[in-house]
Amino acid sequence: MSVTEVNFDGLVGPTHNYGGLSVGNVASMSSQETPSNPREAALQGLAKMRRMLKMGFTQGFLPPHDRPHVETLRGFGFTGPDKEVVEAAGKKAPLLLRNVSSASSMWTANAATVTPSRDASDGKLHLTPANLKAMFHRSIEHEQTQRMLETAFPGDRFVVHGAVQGGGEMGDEGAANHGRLCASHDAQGLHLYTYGRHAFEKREGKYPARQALEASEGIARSHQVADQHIVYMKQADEAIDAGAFHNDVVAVADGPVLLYHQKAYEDTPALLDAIKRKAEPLGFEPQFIEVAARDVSLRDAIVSYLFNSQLLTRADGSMMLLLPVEAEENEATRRWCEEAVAGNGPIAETLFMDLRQSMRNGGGPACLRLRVALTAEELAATNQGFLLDEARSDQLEAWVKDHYRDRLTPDDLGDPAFLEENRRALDALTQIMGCSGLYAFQRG
Ligand code: SUG
Repeated sequence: MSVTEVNFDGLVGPTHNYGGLSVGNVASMSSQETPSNPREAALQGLAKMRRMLKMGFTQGFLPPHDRPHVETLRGFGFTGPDKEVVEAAGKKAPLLLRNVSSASSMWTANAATVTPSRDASDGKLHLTPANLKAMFHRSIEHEQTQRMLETAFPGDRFVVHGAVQGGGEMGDEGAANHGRLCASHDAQGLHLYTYGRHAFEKREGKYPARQALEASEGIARSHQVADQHIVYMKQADEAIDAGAFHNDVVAVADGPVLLYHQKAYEDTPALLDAIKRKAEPLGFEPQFIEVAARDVSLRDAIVSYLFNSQLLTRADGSMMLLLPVEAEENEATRRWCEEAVAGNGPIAETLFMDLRQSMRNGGGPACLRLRVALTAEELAATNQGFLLDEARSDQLEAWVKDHYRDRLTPDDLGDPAFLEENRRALDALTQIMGCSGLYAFQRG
C-alpha cells in the first residue's frame, strides 16, 4: 500500500495581525499591537508550500476562516447588518473584536488530530478538529474547521468527528501535541499524545497548560487506536512556563525519529522506555535525538523555534529539516544544526525559510501545517480543490496580491469596509478552489 504524507498548510488570512492574544506564547505577547503585513505573511506561507512542491512533496492547503467573525459578535448582543455589527464592536468592545478577527486558523497543526487509516481498527482515516478552548480567539475555530475538513475529505473513507467537548480545562490543541513514530509512513504507527495537565485536577503554573490528557484519551478512543500503539507523554511544567505552549515548540517526530529538547517532557527515561517497548512489535527501533539543555537552552529553543521545524523524509530515505531563519540567526541553534548535518545522525540537510510574519505570533514552519498520511485511494478521494500544484500556487499568489493589505494594526479591524474586503477575497478564493458555499456568509 503506498502512502503519501500530505502537508495541509494554513493559508494566512487577510486579517493577520498582532493582537497579543495568546498568554504563554512569548512571541504573541511581545508582538502585541505592532503593525503586521498580511500580504507578506501569506506570500511567505505560499513560498514554503512552493518549496515543498519543488522538493517533490505533495502539498495541500486549508483556506482561512472568515474574520471578523460576525456570528460570534451577534452572540454578544450586537445587532443589525453585518457592517454595523463590526463597527459597533470596534467602538464598544474593541478587545472582543480583536479576538474574533484573528487569522489564527493559519496554524493548521492546531486544526485537528489525524489518525491514518492504517492505524484505526475500522480502517478509516479519522480527523477530530481541536476545540482550542484554552484561548478564546481560537475556541471559535472548530466548527468552521470541521466544515472544511468535511469538504476536503468527503465520502466514507474518512470520518470527521466533532471537537471534543470543551469547558473547564478540557483543552485539545490538535496535532501540535501529537506525534506518530513508524518504520515508514505506510506501516502501523506508534502514537505519542502529549498533554500538559489533567482536566479535573487543579494546576499551578505561570502559563496555561492547553492540552488535557482526558481529551487526548477521548480522541484516541474515537479514532480506534489500540492501546498498545499509544504512549501518553507529559509535558514538563518547566517547558510550558518557558513558553512551550504546544509540544511542537520543543519536539518533532517523523518516521522512527523523535527529535526533542532535554527538558520537553517529565520523566523522559520512562517515556523513552515505553516507546522502545511498544515500537518493538511494530518492527522498528526508534531513533531518539535529544538536544541537551547545555547546548541549546529552553530559551534559545523557544526564541529560535529549532524544534518547530518540518522533519521530512525524502524519496531516497534521507531526512531534512525545514526551519525558520530565526534558528539560523541564533548562535546555539545554528551550531546545533551544523553539527547535526555534519554528524552521523539521520538529518542530512537543513533549509531555513523566512516565515517572520507568522513567527512573530509564535507560529513556525510546523505550526503552519497539518500532516495527513493518505493512501493512493484516499488521495484520489480528497477534494482536489485543497491540493496545490505550480499553477494553483501562481493563482493563489496573484489572489493574495490582489486582495491583501500590506499593513494592518488592531485599530483597523473595526472598519466595516475591511469586512467586505475580506469577504470578497474569500469569495474569490472559493472560486479558485471550486468550493463555493464554504463560508456562512456565502450561504446567506
Ligand atoms: O495558538 N498564536 C497561536 C500560535 C499557534 C502555534 N501553533 C503551534 N505551535 N502548533 C497560538 O498561540 C497569536 C494571535 C495573536 O496574538 O494575535 C496566536 O494565536
